[in-house]
Amino acid sequence: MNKETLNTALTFFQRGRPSCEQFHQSPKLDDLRKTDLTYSQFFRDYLLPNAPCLLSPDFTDGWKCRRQWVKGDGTPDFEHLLNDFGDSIVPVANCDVKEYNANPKHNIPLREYLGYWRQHRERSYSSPQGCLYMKDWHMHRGFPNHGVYSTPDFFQSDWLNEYWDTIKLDDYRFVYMGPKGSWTPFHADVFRSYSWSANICGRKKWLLFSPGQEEYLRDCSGNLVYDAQSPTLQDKNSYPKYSQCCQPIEVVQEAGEVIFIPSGWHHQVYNLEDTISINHNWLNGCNIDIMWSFLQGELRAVQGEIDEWKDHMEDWHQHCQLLLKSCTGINYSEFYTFLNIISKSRMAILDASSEDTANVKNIYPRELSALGPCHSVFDLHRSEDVLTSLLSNEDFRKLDTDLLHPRPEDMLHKIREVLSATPL
Ligand SMILES: O=C(O)CCC(=O)C(=O)O
Ligand SMILES: [Fe+2]
Repeated sequence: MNKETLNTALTFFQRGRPSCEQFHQSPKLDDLRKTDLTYSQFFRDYLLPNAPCLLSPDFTDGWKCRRQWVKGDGTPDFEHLLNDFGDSIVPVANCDVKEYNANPKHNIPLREYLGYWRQHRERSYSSPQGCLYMKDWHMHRGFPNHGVYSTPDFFQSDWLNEYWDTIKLDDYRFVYMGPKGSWTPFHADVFRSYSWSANICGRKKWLLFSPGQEEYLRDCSGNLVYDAQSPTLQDKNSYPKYSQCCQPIEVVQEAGEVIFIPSGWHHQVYNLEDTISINHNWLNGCNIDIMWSFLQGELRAVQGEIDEWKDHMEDWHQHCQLLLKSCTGINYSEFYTFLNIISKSRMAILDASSEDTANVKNIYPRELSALGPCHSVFDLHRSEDVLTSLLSNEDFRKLDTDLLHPRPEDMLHKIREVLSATPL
């Protein structure tokens, strides 16, 4: 990140986020497609305004999986996948069955899934088992040295995977594989993170709804629709607000292309052909405020659910945090730990780069040091903002923050000290 982009970004957040109205007129597909793009352009034109875009296959040309996993005719190379990953246990969803607002999943060896997929093709895309979609396979976690793809620079500022890698618990890097006709129902991503998704082979159709549009896709009880193209939406008694919904942005993503899905955009996805993709969920300084608002909304929902117990339970607030963790995967004190780990890393990068630039490269992975010291300054500013909001949040203050190390006030003080001592 250069100084000019840093200044643009800091001014952007000082002014506050503009509304999403600009997205209600669908942009032309060709306006979304990008061939030449620098990191600063991507940051300014897509990350800051939280706008979708589609990167050309040039950005994935060098990936080994685009040759190894795909046959000359553009279809998946089953033999190769079987050979390299046949024994891996993978999650498989049944697209024909609705369970709550998703599809039920079970785990099987990839070998078995590939056998199913081959047969499904031979039977003209119909099977007694239904349409099965292998999704959310943590291939990178199982094979960290695979080297079959590398995260494009645009998506390198990724606090989410950096945090989970640091605490060695999980990651949000996935492989998806499915036959023509497999699909993913209407949803927004975990923690309202971004996603990026690269087609290794095949094509996907994406329906993208800008933030807020989902309110028109709720039924009378407030539940989101399962299928955003379902005819039941026309029924005014069931979906009274549907007529106010704008047309979604429709994007057809070709083989090799990479789509960027902004934070909090609901979407629905169809595999138009047999398709393999790599999908990461990610978060950074540009959408951490969106994650924080999301967590506050989820906590309010949990509090509403068990409101009647408030005066009868001594540890009601702790209990709400427990429920928040089980609904969303994270609670407020973990969110603090997340901010703390990222801030500490950025302070260490700035510390090392003030002494010796070679030092940064030795301590940190290429990806982080390549983003440059301005990025660390930006990240610290964003962390400072969200930490300030967290510290003034009533529900956070009710928790026993003495158990947190370092104490949040001390962390905030340290960040401010480092920022005021950084000559940028
Ligand atoms: O490719 C799919 O089926 C779904 C992908 C998705 O929802 C995402 O990348 O956020
Ligand atoms: Fe998604």
